[in-house]
Amino acid sequence: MTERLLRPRCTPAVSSALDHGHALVALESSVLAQGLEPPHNRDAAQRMSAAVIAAGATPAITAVVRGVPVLGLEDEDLERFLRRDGVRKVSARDLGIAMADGADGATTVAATLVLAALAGVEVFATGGIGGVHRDAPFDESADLVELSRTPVLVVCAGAKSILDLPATLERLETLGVPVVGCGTDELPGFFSASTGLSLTCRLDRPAQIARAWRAHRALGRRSAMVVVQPPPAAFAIPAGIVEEATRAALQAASTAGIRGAAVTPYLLAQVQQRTDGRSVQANLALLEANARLAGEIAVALAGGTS
Ligand code: PSU
Ligand code: MN
Repeated sequence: MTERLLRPRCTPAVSSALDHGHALVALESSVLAQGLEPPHNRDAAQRMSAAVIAAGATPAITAVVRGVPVLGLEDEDLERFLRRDGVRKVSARDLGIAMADGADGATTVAATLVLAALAGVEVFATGGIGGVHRDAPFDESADLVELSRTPVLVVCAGAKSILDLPATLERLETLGVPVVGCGTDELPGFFSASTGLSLTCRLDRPAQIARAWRAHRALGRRSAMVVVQPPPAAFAIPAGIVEEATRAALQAASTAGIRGAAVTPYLLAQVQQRTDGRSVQANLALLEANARLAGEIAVALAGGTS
């Protein structure tokens, strides 16, 4: 049997960019429907989309809309996702089931990689990737394994401190996923700029990153490339404050017996509550900055100057 791959349904703007080889940036929807509370999720969607457009590229939010995988959300669908009206969290393994169920699904990094690759979108911006959980040897985000087998360039601020960051970095090395620092020599800690974990590579300009990505692809590598940049300095939170909130969040999750896909959204919400508004403002600022950098890289890849 020959394999016929699905092409996600595209909005007219995304279709036109694909047809003309214009710069495109995929955005995930789990950060909107599970990661950030209303009304901040609306700010995130607007600021990320505007930043991609300001860089000269077209944004494409990925999701499953009533069973249909999409690149680009129509306004009324976006509204439903922002209200979190019956929207489930969809990782890569859940995509087929969400389609068969006719469900609304918000895509994680893993699921976004799948949909972006199906359409040939090479650049994706998000806040933080999933990774290896702390003190939970069998809880490792499916983001890591999808990063190992999906050729998409992912711009993020590292992984959140709710995770075991040294272990996450080691797993990315094992899985053959290059991690490139942009404006930094170390892995950022999402809310904080510094983790003390050195990276092996730093490229500060979008054009350099685009060249490294083209070389990676020319070698036939099937893995992703992760580009990390620290949160904007004015919004970064000292690592000690984040660590304190994280420990309390992990304790709360353990007491409440949270398991499986619910773990990450639970921990994110707990940290958000325990750092008041501060972590939300940092989250929004870094999402916007990552979207802008991703847009610049996409423009450089599409042959523009950057
Ligand atoms: N990190 C964040 N915000 C998020 C997520 C991660 O700072 O919203 C989401 C992303 O969609 C990521 C997912 O892909 O959580 C990982 O979930 P899990 O650990 O269940 O794979
Ligand atoms: Mn998990």
